[in-house]
Amino acid sequence: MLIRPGNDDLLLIIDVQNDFCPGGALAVADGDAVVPVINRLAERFDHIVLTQDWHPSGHSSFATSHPGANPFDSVAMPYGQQTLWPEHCRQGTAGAAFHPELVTDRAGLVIRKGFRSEIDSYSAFFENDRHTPTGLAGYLRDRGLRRIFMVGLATDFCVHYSAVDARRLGFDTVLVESGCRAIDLAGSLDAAWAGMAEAGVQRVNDL
Ligand code: VGL
Ligand code: ZN
Repeated sequence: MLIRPGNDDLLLIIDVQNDFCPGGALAVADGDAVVPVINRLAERFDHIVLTQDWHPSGHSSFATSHPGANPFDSVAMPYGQQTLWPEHCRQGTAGAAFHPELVTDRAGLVIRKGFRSEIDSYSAFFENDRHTPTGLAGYLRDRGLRRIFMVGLATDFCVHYSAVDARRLGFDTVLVESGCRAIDLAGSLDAAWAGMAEAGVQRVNDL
């Protein structure tokens, strides 16, 4: 299938940051392989938004903030179950920076998320209470952008949540698989594919 990005299309690049790449604190296998793919795709889009996972020290999604807990445990938070992670993407650190080869110059907006201590945010649209908006939907509507092509890290967490929320908000949503890599924690990737298919997210290998 040939899909040509047009004037009401957005490329949403999720969390292509050092900590999610090999050598990083929460490395996704082969995570840096998305960089050349995304750079090539980005040349074809007039509208580009980046997200940046951006946690304060002591963030409640860090296992170190929960005595006795280990990374990848799940705990009950006031807004629902939350997976605990190794400390990652701390504000201002090298790990939180975008991958040095990611071409970011043409992006019109960087949405930072997960910057409130008491709540995590996987999705580019809502925090993990699935309710508190980041402002991205308003930006897209103001700009008349209606279809979103998504790439980035990780397929089964931040890309997955962003894609399902985009559909919930009424945006046409296309996940470009060659520009994504997954964490795959206890079946999370299979669950993500099922959830995205049910939400009506289109899946293509490349553009
Ligand atoms: C992510 C876990 C924790 C992601 C962010 O970008 O998918 N995953 N923070
Ligand atoms: Zn995070």
